Amino acid sequence: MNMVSRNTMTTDEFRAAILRHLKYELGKDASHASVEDWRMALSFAVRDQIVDSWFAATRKTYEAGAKRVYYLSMEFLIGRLLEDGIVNLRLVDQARDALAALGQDFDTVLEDEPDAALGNGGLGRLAACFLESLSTLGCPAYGYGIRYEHGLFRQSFVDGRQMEAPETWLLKRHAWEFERPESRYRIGFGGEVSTKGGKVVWTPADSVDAEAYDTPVIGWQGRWANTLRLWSARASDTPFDLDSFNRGDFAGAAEPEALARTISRVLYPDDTTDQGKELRLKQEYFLTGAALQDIMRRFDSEHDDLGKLPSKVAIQMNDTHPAIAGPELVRILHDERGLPFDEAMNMAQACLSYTNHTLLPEALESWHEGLFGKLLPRHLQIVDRIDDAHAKAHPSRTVSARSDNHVKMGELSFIMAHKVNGVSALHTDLMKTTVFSEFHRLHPDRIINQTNGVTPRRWLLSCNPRLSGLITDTIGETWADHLEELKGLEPHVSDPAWLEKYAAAKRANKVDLANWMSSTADINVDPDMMFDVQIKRLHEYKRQHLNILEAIALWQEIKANPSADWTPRLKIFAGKAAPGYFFAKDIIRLINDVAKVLNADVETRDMLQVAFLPNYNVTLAERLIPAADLSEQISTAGKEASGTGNMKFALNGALTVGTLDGANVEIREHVGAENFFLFGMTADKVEARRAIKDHAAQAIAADPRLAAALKAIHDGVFSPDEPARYHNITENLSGPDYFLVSSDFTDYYRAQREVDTAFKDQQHWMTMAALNTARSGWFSSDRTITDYMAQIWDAKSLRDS
Ligand code: 26Q
Repeated sequence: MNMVSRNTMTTDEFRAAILRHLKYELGKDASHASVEDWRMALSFAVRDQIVDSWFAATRKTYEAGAKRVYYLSMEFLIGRLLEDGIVNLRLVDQARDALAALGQDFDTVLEDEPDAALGNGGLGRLAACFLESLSTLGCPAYGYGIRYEHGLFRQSFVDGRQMEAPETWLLKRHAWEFERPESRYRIGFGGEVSTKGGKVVWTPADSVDAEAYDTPVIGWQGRWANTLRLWSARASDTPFDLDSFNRGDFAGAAEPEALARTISRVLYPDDTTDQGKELRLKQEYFLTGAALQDIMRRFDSEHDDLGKLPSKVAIQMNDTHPAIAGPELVRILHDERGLPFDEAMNMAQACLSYTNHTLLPEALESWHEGLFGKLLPRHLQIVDRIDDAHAKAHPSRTVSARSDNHVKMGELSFIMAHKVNGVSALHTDLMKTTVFSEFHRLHPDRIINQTNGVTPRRWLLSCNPRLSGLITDTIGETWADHLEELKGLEPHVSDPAWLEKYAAAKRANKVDLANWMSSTADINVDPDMMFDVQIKRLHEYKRQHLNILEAIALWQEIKANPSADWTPRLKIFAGKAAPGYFFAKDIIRLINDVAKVLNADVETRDMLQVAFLPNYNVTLAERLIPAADLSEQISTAGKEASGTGNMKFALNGALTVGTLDGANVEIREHVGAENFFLFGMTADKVEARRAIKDHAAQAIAADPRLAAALKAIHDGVFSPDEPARYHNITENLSGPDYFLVSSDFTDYYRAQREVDTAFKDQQHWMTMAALNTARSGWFSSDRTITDYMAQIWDAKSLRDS
């Protein structure tokens, strides 16, 4: 570890703190402590330091009467927190040495922590990176989410097929949350709307309570800490419905508990086939209703002029999942606080903003009015009034938050937000020209771009200590929260001695990964092979099947010409498919079947191997990204809103093979076109291509390699016991091929052979890799959050006050 430790705590003090917690919190003697005991004791010692910053930040915020940012998200994919806390407090050396003095191995202790997998993928991880940057920047903020008992399912493979098992992070102890029984709110569902004395009153039929659990989120150097507040469902006060009970309706009497038990039970996997589920809408209102009551309570405790609300409260909706915040805030301001409807609507809009993360039509949320009105009768009336008000203000409009007997959450969010943002430049442009084109015409200043970013503390400093050490040795240590300073590496890239150190860090990371794979997954590879990595959710638009088709075609080429000068390559995949997304699950199985055949082929396996690592999560990403040579970002242009893995790879010196999609476009602009392997159709060409009725057949006819690869799959080369197993895939790719896998194959194959050639010249490859690191500073989430603060939230940093 080359990072200079600036925390004033000494190793001895730290060791004493660990022992104190071991004894008094855990009731254990050092000689009888398990790894989990040590992890908990270490966590408590770290937590003490975090809590001090946390209190100081809360005090400063109250004293300043500052505006707070509220980030509402159904997902926070935070992963492990112990190392993050240690790194941000700059206690790495003390923690390692203190544990060593106690006869414990630091890395083993860190490994014991479960991942908090309270998210599906990009959207949830973005929320976690944003929280860390908000704390680093000292912006007063709360994250509001749900404390799911079960996060995203655990994935394993049986005969190559994905199996799902419940995830149980809460069964293992962890030190990070504080239960807040005093912060508890009632959330109503269903019932009647009536008018009493000119006032509209909603009388819910059922209710559940939301109880808060707070996790402190520490920023870089511990200068500030915000709160992640997660809501857990509890049965409303009267644990038993006495009326029903007295009537002899025992089952009915227990219903409140049944609702409470289910509502925060499990995170929904991102699954478009599963949309419109009642429980999901209940979860969305549960989060939003609890958050807004909490926000209003805090506001009331500090201010008595409701007119100040927009200058004290900024509420960000992470996609449409918390979109009910619009009507809910209007309901509070109008029904409960007595503001005229228009004023309530304007005030709510001044507080609210909305981030869009997808243009895929099948992923846009909408709820049937029957279901919506049954659960939230008053909100349905308010949505109608909001929509009417918007129609009156814009008589020419044809868009609406209400159509086909549905409530359209994207449209509702747009109307209720003062700013709507996309997550990359291309995505934001496409929002303006496609799904939100008419809204954009009506409100030309509302849509803005905020290109995503990632926190460099987790995604470089902590996950890649070798590279971080070299960077600090080269340009000093201030880059961790001024990531643009990585530019200072550029002059060193042409110094062979420096470049050798850069290459040595990458090589050592690859050795670590190779050792880990051989001990945990029985995959044995030579660390000098190119590590080619595609890790993300399985989806047809992300085109993992394009990647595996290329592997098959390459394998066939190698077999035809085994003595040619091939570039040895290991293709690594990881990612989960939604349980109901059968095509994606078939792709997983195909990749596993292909891996089996290729890895067993003694003729080719020194040149090409394939590995699909199970149960992709944040921790696995932290292991893979520092060891990657090549980053696969190969979505159909126009479909990937941004991507954030792409940024993590570039920062850690993997070169990208990618399409002009999402933030790839901006990555390529930053790192330089000569340091990026571009291929494929651009977004503006995609529709014309799709309009050609036999586009896939044409592509296959024009490329014998593609034809041969598809034929091998079709003939059962990878599924000899069941030759027809993948006909669904081959038929799709030869026929409709909506995501243009076949049409992009030839250019992808070409780009990959360029990658092969480039990799042979290691000196030049490492130059390109180092330039990727040096030029990726702009992709820090600190930059993203600074822009949100200025352009959306009008929020100020209090860190240096
Ligand atoms: C919706 C309704 C019911 C159940 C689940 C969902 C659901 C859950 C999660 C819908 C979507 C998601 C997640 C979307 C997501 O992760 N989008 C990604 O967001 C990233 C951050 O902006 C982008 O970088 C990715 O491009 C985008 O795919």
